[in-house]
Amino acid sequence: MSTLPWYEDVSPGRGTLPPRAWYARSDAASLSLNGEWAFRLSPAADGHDDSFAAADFDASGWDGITVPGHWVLQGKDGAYGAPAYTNVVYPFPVDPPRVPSENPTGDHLRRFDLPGDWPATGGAVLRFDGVESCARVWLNGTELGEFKGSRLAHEFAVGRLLRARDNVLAVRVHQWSSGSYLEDQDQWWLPGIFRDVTLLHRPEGAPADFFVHASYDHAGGTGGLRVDCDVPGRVTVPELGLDLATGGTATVPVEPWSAEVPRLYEGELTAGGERIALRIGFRSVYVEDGVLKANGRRVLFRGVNRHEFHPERGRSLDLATMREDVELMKRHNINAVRTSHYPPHPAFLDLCDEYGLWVVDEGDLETHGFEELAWRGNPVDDARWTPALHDRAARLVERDKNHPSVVLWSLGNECGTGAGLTAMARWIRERDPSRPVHYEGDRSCADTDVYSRMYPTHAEVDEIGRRADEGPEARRGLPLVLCEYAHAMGNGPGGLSEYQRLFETHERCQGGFVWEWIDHGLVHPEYGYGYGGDFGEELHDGNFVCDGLLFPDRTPSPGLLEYKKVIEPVRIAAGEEPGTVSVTNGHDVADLAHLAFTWSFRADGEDLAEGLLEVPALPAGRSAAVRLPEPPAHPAGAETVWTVRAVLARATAWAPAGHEIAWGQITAAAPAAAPRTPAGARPARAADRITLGPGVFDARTGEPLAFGAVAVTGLRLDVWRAPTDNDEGAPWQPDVRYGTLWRTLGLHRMRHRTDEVRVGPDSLTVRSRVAPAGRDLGLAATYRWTSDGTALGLDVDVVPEGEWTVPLPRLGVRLGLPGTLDRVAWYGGGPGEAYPDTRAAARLGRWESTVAGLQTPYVRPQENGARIDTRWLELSGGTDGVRVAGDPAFWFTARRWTTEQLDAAAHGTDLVPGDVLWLHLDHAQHGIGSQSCGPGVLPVHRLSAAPASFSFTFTFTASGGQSA
Ligand code: IPT
Repeated sequence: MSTLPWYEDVSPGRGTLPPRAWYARSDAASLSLNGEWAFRLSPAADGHDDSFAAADFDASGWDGITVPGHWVLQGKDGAYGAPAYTNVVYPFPVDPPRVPSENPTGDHLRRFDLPGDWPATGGAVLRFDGVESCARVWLNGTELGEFKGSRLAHEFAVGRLLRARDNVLAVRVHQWSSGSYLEDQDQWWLPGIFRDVTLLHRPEGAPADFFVHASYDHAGGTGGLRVDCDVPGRVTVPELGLDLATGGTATVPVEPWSAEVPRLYEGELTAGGERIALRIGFRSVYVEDGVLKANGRRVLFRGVNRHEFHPERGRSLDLATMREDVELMKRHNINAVRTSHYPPHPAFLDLCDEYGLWVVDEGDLETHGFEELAWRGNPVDDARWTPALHDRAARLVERDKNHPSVVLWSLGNECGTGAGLTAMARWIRERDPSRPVHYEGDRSCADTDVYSRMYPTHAEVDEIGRRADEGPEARRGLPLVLCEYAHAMGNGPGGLSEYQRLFETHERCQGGFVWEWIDHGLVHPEYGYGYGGDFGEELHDGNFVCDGLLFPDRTPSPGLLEYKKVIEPVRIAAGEEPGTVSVTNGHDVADLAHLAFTWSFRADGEDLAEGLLEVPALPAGRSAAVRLPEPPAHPAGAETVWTVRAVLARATAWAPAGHEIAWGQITAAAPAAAPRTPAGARPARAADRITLGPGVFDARTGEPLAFGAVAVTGLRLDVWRAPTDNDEGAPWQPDVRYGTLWRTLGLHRMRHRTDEVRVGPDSLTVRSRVAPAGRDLGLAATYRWTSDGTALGLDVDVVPEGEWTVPLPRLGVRLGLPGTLDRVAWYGGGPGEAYPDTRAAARLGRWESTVAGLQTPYVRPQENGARIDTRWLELSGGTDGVRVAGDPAFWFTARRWTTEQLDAAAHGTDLVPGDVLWLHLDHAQHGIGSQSCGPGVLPVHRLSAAPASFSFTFTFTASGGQSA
């Protein structure tokens, strides 16, 4: 048998220490080896021999590189290769465990002195927190060993090799190794030493490891504490008056840890000459009666899947960025994270303990690319790989076992099924019986304690929730967790409210984790943010890597704002009795004492009064009806609305006092009358023009050319929108993919035939037929214009003709106005975009923006920016102003490019504002859904072609002032 080089054999490594708990604080000395290292890149694994590892090697001619970091993101003008994105497919021939000869290899060198106060006795370990995809390590010319497992910690004992001055650490990293077959996660391939490198002093006899067992008994309100350690020592928790020997058990009254109330107790472990700081959270998590419970109560995951990502630094995250992620999650009502699909930087888990997030900690394991090969050769079902799998399970559990935030161990993602997974689960259950095991890829649930699914339809979630699903016995009694649902790619995800309703209806449905937290758009010299294919990859999956609730720069997307509203832990709705509001505490454990409630009263969007609302500190799960004040005096016939908000009463670690947690709006009175249609003025025809009040029309086509001083162009019925990623749909979706279907039908190239331009005594009527070439279906559209001499009224009637079996993207009119109209004010839903199934976060009010500010910068441009329920809209700028009122309320979108330009754009940089402002006034929009990966638009949110009538009233100013 030929022997493979170490990086190709299936072993996890050689020479490393057994895995152990990671901790941030102890009194033992440590030295960060982060910083500038010398670096040399070779195109192949054997491009250079090992001589660089010799203690006297002269690397003065090498370049510098920053550790931690990925070399492909650090070379000038691509000098160090480029990032590459594939979702499922391996970017190299599948011939496990062999890898290509073209195997970019980075040699890293770092010289260091020990600090002057480094203890003279004891040992030391060298720790690598993450290296992709493998490393071979030498210190002072002596080889320490090698390891695989990119997102796992590895340590070497180095005490005997250290010297006071001029130590030389040499690390050889190959981009590809046998480990790459186990790391086929949906993300960029980014080689390098991307997490910290640290030298840790180990006092003589220091503990090899310790395990904090801190449980909570909700019946008695007591915590149980036992700290196991391989060397005898003592554990103190001053706040609890505890001082006990390692291995001993104490039971004391405590406050439990939860994501909502993350109570931590500071403690200390003293053993073998080392004092290690402990942060102890008492909590118990288990499945009971088919329900996943923490501290005796059902948990509801309002979660996200989090990849580690930074638009410039890839997966190399600093503490500030991790903290930003956690704070953003907390501020958006998120209470859970799945660390998809590998253990995160360990400091992230410290933050989860501290701020309060339930964590599904996932192993660094995915073999998804074997699915394309009908799972032939899948490593998780091949005994030769079992030691590597076992190593990954152990490195996950041992490193992270002392975090109260970690409540489920996840074996990995998308690996199919196999005995290797069973071996991992068995080992984990034995090592840590205190946490249930998660894995989605095996529907038999033989190795898991929860039934996990990704992207099921609402109907299926409902069925599982009713326990009406068929299936293997092993999973019948298990709680349902959606490890992934609602694909946040581009505009969307739609349908979140409907999922949440199911989670709140069925005890068995314990919420889930939206896919995913952040768009992985990498800063690109030309495109702003680049995605798959933008870095010259021969195989890639395009913008499927941009599917997060945050934009790459961590600006919340409309999807995150929607999610925040959908998962708000307090529900505020109209009470049964008029004049009351119903408040429901949807927290898992917290009462409402940490919140203050406010009310405001608005008439036609105008704030008339506001105040504080007394709401009892309801316990979790309880509702109360609260009486609202007497409505303040307001104009007769106005639309009046109460807005009740729940805000933080006091500042927390993650948000200031006053930060909004939840809100609800209650209509007090609907508007008394519909807006009046302008009437009375007579149209006049002169040569090739027709005038009607302030309107000037082309006599031949009936198209408006000017509204008073405001030039108008291209007003016509419009059904097209630049398909969203969810419209386009994923190739594996069995459902219809509308983007393709709409284009096949020709909805993006509708033709407009003028059938009649009729001047009546008090109106101008234009009949037209709107239809695509080559098809016998279309829409008859009638535009009827009226005026009172000042305002213009437009009534639009639409009647579908022919067999319409597909929904329309949108239905409305679009028109071009001067691009100088750049300020926008409206009364309607806002402040952000909304679509039929992404409208929970839109609240009724008066809003203002600029045209630029209305745009949502999806990394791949697509339909965006619609504002819902608009009663009226004003556009102003320069000397002109236009006001549009709608009956019924309408959607509007305004942009300085056409839908066709938006549709053609691949990156934000393709969108250049033109001279015309394209205003869309829509009667309806098709829903968004989640079909870029999951299910499509729910039937109620489909826009079926059907007869429709809608009206607008236009008024104008030519002075730049407010219109009447
Ligand atoms: C699922 C993956 O688990 C996840 O990593 C990501 O790729 C997501 O899809 C889509 O962005 S797998 C999918 C084929 C259902």
